[in-house]
Amino acid sequence: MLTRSRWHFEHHLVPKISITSCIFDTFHGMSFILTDCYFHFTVNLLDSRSVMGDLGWVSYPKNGWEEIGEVDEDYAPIHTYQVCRVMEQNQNNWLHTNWILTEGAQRVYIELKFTLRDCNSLPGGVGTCKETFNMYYYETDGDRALKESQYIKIDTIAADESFTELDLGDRVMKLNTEVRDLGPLTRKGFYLAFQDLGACIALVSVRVFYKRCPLLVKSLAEFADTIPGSEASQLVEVVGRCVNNSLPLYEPPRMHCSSEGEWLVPIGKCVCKPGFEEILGSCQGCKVGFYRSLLDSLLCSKCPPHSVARHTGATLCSCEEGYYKIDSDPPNMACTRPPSAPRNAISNVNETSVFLEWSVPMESGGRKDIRYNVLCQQVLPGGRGLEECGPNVRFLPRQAGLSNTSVMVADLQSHTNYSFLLEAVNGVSEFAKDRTKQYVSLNVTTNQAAPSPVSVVRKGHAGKSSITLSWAEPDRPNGIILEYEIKYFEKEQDSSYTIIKSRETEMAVESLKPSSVYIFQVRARTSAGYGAFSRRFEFQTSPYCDRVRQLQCLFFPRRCGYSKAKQDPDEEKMHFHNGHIKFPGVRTYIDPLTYEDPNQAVHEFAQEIDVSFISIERIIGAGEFGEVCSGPLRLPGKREMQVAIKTLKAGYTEHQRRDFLWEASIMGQFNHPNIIHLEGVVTKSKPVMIITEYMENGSLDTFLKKNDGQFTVIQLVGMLRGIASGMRYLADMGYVHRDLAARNILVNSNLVCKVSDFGLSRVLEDDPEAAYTTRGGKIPIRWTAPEAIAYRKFTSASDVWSYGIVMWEVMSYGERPYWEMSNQDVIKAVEESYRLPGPMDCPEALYHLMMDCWQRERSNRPKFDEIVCLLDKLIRNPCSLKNLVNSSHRVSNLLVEHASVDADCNIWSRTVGEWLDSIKMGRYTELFMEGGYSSLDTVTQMTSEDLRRVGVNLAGHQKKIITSIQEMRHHFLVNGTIVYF
Ligand code: ACK
Repeated sequence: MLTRSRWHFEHHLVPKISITSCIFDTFHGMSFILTDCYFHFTVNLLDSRSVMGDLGWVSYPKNGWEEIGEVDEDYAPIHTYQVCRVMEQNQNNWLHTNWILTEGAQRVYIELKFTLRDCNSLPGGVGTCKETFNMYYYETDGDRALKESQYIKIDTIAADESFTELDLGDRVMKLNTEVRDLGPLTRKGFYLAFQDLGACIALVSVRVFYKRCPLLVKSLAEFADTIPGSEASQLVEVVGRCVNNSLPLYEPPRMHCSSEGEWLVPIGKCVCKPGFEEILGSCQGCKVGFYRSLLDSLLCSKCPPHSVARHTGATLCSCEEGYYKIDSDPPNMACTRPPSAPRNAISNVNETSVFLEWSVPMESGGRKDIRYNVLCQQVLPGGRGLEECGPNVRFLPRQAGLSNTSVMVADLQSHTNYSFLLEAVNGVSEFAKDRTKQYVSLNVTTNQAAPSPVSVVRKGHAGKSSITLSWAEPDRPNGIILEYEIKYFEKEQDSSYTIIKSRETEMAVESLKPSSVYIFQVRARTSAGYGAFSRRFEFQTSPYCDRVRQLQCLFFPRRCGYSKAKQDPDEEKMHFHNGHIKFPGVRTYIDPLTYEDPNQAVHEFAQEIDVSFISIERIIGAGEFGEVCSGPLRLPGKREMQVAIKTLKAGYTEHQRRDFLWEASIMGQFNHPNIIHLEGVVTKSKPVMIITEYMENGSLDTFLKKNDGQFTVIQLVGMLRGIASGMRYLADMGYVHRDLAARNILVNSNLVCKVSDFGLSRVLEDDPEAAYTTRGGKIPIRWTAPEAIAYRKFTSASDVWSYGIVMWEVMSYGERPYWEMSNQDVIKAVEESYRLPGPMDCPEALYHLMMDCWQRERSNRPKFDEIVCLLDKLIRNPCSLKNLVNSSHRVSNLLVEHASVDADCNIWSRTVGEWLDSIKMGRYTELFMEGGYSSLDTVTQMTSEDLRRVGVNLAGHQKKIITSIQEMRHHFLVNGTIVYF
């Protein structure tokens, strides 16, 4: 028998909150707003102990579960249901709750408190006694009567501890508490039911509750009261709202509501908006004289010098009168003003050039971006005032935006007065009201008279592409005439002109268009400078090709080869466009020696790179000054690229540092696909480094030795073409390499060859091949032209000699020129007209070209542009490579391999140039050649990225070319030959 008893129950809250350590901010209706704490928040849907009147639960059969009215010590009713029919067989007693609304919760918890009698403690013979009961539920959207069969079982409930008669005697009831969770729930409400199958139970209380994450304000962000998800492990992401004059920092703040009703994993936060700062959890406006502009600086700052904030809540400070800021100045930078004028300006006249030098202004205005502009004015005779200098005057390095405190002004008129205004400017100069304060003026008179103009220019022979000109010396040479400059352009195209030079009073002007009218002007130069140009003379080229050239006859019956140097090899050729020199000879190379401070030269031509953008991954070799390494360069906003890193080893002298960086000052002036590209230098940290593009296949001599016999003749000629193109560029720039050799050519993964190793005397000092000559200089004898060995006459023509040696090295796969002969024997043999024999399997046309490069008379050697032209022709017409030197009628295996595409050698129509012409993209032929894509089989490997690298930038053209490549590839796969359509 069960005894009714009085039990003590804990006090309850609705809603019930269990908290660890939190601060209550506000009481908000039924919800608490809490700051910075995590807690549990539960809401009761049913608590049998809090129901004052009848619970109204239904039991079936009637003699099963019965309600026992009890009160606790406060006389509050306790609804206890009990059943104890252990003596009878086949018990099935059901107790149904009322309809319980879920209030939107998807997972609920059921907490049962009950006592259960231990069957062993009952008098013997009670075979049917049970010690468990079952709990069921049924979900519905409405309150309606149900059959037991519709219920779904939640669990069988057993007691942790059951009680015996003895326990009862002590009046200690063993109250069990069991909690089960139920979900996902999808309906508005549900019923619970308890099934007894013959146990002795007293169900003291039933509490149904769910958990929720309550409204929370954390770090200025408010997160709404949230019901957790239906799964136990589910997190519901909630985006917070920034409150109290705050804004999201980088991204909106987020929190995650767990199934336990806890806020977890905060992401992002709110911070006070500009003009405000957080003080004790709320945002307050900046005080007068303070500002806050950025979200990531949390506190208001004092206005920087020369600026003020007159109101509270300032997001920026405004500049005082006479001080300024530019948009790119950071907010914490002081307001600045224009600089004062340059000081101590001096001039140094050298014939018709003036070197101007000055000191930095007394007052920089508080900025570091100080630059100088030079205004050149000619003083007109007879007090007729000033006139701005014309476009012929040159400024080195430039006229405006000078970062150094000197400039060279060249090509002025002789015996003429000039006035120069030197202006110092900085980023805020444009705001200044009175700019005269920034000027200083200098008066200068040039000396020596230039020659008078050439009066008459005559036409000699006019060919299809050339015209021979002659003229008389000027009437008043005013000194020894050093050279003449011939300026010419196609009539009505005077925005773009070419200048060539001659020492004679006669000149054949080449590479003209047939049947075209050209304008020519000539001027003379003496040590006093240039005279004025002659008046314009108009001459026309003939419509027919009437010049048959030596190599053209040999290999190209109808097309051009190279002319045997009608121009003196020392003549430079420059092309001008709209007043600027353009490619070839885009600019002339400036000798870093012209800079007094070598550091200045480095920074004029090379970009300083922050060392943090470079990772050194591998050592790839040893240079004269330290290791050569490789690794990725990650410049902000640019794609990562692999680079070679030349380092200057520790303990260097200032002299070594200058010599090391010398190379960068030279390389930085070049921009050509066949010249190694300088990415920049690291000079502000140690070790000092030179960063260049990375060439996967290293130096050409080693690469060829490693791959002996592996390339087709066309591939070898493609490499030679690249080197010649790079050398043509250097020659056009007026740069003489002096150490051109396969060891100084680098090769990338596309077999593109690039000229490297720059420097002047230094290069030769470093080169292990260089030997001392009788005149004391160090020279790589085997690669050097006789006149350079004998009397140091280094010119582009001596580079052509070296190029011939490189051709020999390439065609013999890295063989050592003159093998093991001593340097002395080499000099002697060359002197006696001995020349290297043709390498094995070398096409006659190439050996012929080598021999021409080794002409004793340097003016008879071909020029680099002619070499490029000839190699292009050979690549376009591989038949011309069929005849080999040392097996005159034998067809080269290599050639057979290549020519197998078309056995009768009629592959002219299948060359890169012809293919590009056929898709109307012929304009890119030159770029393809320069990029190393000289045969169709290399072209078929190309990707869009390769096209971009080669210089095809227009999307439409890329698409057209790629489509054609894909067609070729497809045809190759199907038919095994490369054909284009
Ligand atoms: O023949 P290599 O592998 O190629 O060994 C030498 C070594 O460093 C010393 O000069 C290699 N090297 C120099 N510059 C580069 C570069 N830009 N890319 C790849 N290798 C380079 C050269």
